[in-house]
Amino acid sequence: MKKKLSLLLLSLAMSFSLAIPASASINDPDEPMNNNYLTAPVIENKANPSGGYVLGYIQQNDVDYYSYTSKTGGKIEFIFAPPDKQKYVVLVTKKSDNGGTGQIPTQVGRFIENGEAQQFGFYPEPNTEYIIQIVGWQGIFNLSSTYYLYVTQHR
Ligand SMILES: [Ca+2]
Repeated sequence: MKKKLSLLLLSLAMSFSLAIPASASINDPDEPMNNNYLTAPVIENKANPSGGYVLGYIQQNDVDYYSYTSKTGGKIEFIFAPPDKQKYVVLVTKKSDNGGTGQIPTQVGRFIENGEAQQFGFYPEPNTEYIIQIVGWQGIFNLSSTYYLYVTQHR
């Protein structure tokens, strides 16, 4: 059931992604606020099996931060679908650990490559703000396709 839902969401995201023309890259609605973890746009915390999601571009020299606050200690799950077959990094840290900008403990981190979407998660502290960081590996970028990030929490 969960797998089916994920695939459905993913195919939905892909069709969104394909519908956005290349020129839309200058209209990324979360830029430039998502360049700093202190102004990171909030992804709404909806109870599993609902979830919140964002679509965004990794531009040149870009980093994207999003904020997500746990409501309980229930597992937080992510689905990240990259825009292409290049290598991307997704890191999740507590906001109180400087949003992942220093040498701090990472709650969960993933390399995403070969164009394959990944599902992963971790058990958070209740009522705690986390920062999700997305970067291109070694300076890669894509101005024509968006990544897709979906987040949900089990209550
Ligand atoms: Ca950014």
